[in-house]
Amino acid sequence: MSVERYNPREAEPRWQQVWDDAKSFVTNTDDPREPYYVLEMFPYPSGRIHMGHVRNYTLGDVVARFQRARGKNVLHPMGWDAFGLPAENAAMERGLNPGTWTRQNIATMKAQLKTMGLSIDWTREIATCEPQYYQHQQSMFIDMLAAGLVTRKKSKVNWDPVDMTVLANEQVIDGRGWRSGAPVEQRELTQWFFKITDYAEDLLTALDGLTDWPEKVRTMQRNWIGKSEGLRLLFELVPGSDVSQQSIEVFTTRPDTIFGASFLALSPDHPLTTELAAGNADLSEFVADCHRQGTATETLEKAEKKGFYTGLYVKHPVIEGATLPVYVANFVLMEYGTGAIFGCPAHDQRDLDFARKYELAVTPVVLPPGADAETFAIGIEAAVDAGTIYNSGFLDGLAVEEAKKAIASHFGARTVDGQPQGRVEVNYRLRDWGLSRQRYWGAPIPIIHCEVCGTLPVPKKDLPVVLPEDVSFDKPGNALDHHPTWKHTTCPQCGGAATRETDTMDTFVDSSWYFARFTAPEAPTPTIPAVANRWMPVDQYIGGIEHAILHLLYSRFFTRAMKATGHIGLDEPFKGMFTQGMVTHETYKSADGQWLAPEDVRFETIEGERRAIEIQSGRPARIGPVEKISKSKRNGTDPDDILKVYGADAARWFILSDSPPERDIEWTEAGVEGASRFQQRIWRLVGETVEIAKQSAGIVRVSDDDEALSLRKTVHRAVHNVGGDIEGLRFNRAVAQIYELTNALVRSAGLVAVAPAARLAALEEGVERLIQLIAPMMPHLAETCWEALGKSGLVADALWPSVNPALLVDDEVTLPIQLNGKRRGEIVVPKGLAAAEVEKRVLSLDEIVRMLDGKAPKKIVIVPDRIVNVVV
Ligand code: ANZ
Ligand code: ZN
Repeated sequence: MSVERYNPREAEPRWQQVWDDAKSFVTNTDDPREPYYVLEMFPYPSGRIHMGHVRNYTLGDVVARFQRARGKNVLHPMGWDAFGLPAENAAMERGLNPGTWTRQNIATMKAQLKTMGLSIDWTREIATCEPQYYQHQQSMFIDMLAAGLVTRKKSKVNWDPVDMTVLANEQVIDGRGWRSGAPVEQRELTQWFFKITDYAEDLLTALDGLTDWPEKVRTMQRNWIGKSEGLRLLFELVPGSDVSQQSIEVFTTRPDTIFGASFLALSPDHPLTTELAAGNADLSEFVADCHRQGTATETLEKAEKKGFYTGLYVKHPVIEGATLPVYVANFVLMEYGTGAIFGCPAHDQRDLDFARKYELAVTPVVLPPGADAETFAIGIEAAVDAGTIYNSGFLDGLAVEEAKKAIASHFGARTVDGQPQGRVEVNYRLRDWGLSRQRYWGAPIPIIHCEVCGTLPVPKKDLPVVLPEDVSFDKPGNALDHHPTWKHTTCPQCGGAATRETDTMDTFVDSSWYFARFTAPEAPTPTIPAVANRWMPVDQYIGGIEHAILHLLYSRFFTRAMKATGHIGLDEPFKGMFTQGMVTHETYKSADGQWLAPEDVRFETIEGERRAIEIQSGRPARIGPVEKISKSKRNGTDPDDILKVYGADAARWFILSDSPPERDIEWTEAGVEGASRFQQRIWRLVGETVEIAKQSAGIVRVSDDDEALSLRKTVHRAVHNVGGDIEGLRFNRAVAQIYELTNALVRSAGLVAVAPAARLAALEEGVERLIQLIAPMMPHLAETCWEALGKSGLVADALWPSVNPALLVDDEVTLPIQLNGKRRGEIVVPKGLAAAEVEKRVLSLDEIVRMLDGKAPKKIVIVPDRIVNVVV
């Protein structure tokens, strides 16, 4: 056997070609083996892959290769989430055509992914920007419209008055357009919505069944759906109020705090506000101001609480003779509850901030456990936790939940305006999913507007509605709208002139069903239900926590909507969900405060301290904190460079080894170098094993001796544990086991050379198993070793080794050996071995013989199965 080093640069492309030629990873639905579907979130083709992709796809690939080895028929596809804003930005900034830009990026990134050696069925590749994909989305949109799952209603958008364009939420930064810097306005447009709220309760309760999801993700979904049980409550305006209504309806989840109410607040968009603003210029200015602030929840939470006093009063519903002032407040949303609230400052932080600002009463009515009713007072922090109701007449002494029930029945029995004053109501924070985007680079919404017949779906026979690619971006706004001919068409009903809908679909629609399309990517219908049902749900889905809410929730809704329209037979798309941590790296700054890339600095150790030096200038640089790899901080290494220098396997191994996959991992050069060295270690072990076998050719093999048996046990235990760890996605632990196994094998290789007749078989078995264990993680190295060991076929096709349960039984103990009370070594013996036999073995150990230096020990004390004490 040659002593050449393992050369990943030669081996990796070679094996990739072999797998390709053998169609190793092409999956057939008809395959009788048990199906297993593993999927990583598909990438956005931004230009080049980054370390986050490397991590994501490595994790998925280990699962895919492992499940294949377990005899499953594995589906492991890949595609591109190819519509979206960056393509339009590239068009505007660099004059590129969005389609061309996107497809070039796909080609680049696909080539990069291929160098990672992923076991992907590339015959199933899909890109959401191609009509072959989005025509089916259009077709399902039409089905869902027919099924009542799509509606059209008015809704607010962010409007940039300078660029004259609609902005996505992420393009509004601190209330201003990201390009123009102009204050953003809210505009009402008629838009399309998926009625996800119809499924709010189902989406919530079904979370309980998703036991293979991280608890954190389920909690995030629960909070997003935001179910609350509350009360709609009518407040009577004091007689003589000069407005068209006699009462104001609020929604509250804390009716138990009603005795502490000190004001009412309306949304700036409440009909009563609109009515009042018509005759009040100041109020109207206040409302306009609120509109400029935007409605993103985050903005609202951070924004200062502002109010405008309307001059109106309502009667306090439980305190005889008391009244409450009515404000318009910037933090009350029209879209939630009734668009009006009562404020109880003592027990709600927003209300408290508001009350302190406008000097309203703060009356505590819930006494925290252990507090004294006489002295308890509210400062700048509201008391939001449970307690006992007080200062509250007939509710005094009740617990919060009891008080809620009591007050609900109290108001239920009274009437205002001829209606019950209080009605129990369940509310969800979840809003319907607005899918219209006033954007060019997206799937056209298949709708035609006719002045005579109204709004009509495009007949299915006319699908796809193809997005034109001959567009220009010389005007602001939607390039699709500006296209000279595209939108002009004829009405499918009356044949008259009509126009196409120029809004396109939110790109979240594209990613809400791609997993189902992968099961039959060439079908003439969106899915082939029987095929989709065979593969789905995805057994293991893997992706970033940033998609824990919207993408997963939309996919769960869409799957239900597909079921309702006959495209699939299940509700939940993802059986197992795993969210990986981020890839981080140290940051560096030059002396003048510029970010430096890792390749711009070198390191020196001066007086034991690690220092960075800017290579170009030779000046000292500052080593900053470890942070998520980002372009802006320049703290990333291009995966391409790593793959070129160290190869895919080393990168994969390092990414799996360092920390649990759900945690952040710090990318270090030293780490990947270590992985590289480990590859060589395995390669040498394989070489040595082959060499010993060659030299022992012709010897008569005899049954295992103790050494061989002990090695076999180590091997079988490792196979058992590594399998369990991969199954449980504890890849770093699997790696640790493999390191240990390798150490044990390297150690025993020396011993085998001495007695090959009894030991060679165990070593060969061990090395072969080791190669199978590393195969899901370092597939190229594994194939090379497999070949060197003279095994037939590909290790990628080999079945996961079986374990002999008899060898898992732990019937050995490790006894520490003390010499005059100091620990000097240890010995592994069978459990319960007679003291005389232990003594004999200890005294024959090399290191003990050396330490005794010819003298006889005075005494040997053996505690069976525990310890050996030698006194000299
Ligand atoms: C009185 C009260 C007293 C409230 C108290 C809270 C604490 P969740 O639980 O998240 O559903 N609210 C109702 N409609 C609103 C709207 N359109 N915009 C902004 N806030 C609104 O929140 C329900 C609570 O949020 C309601 O209960 C209401 O304030 C407020 F000590 O009513 B509460
Ligand atoms: Zn018509």
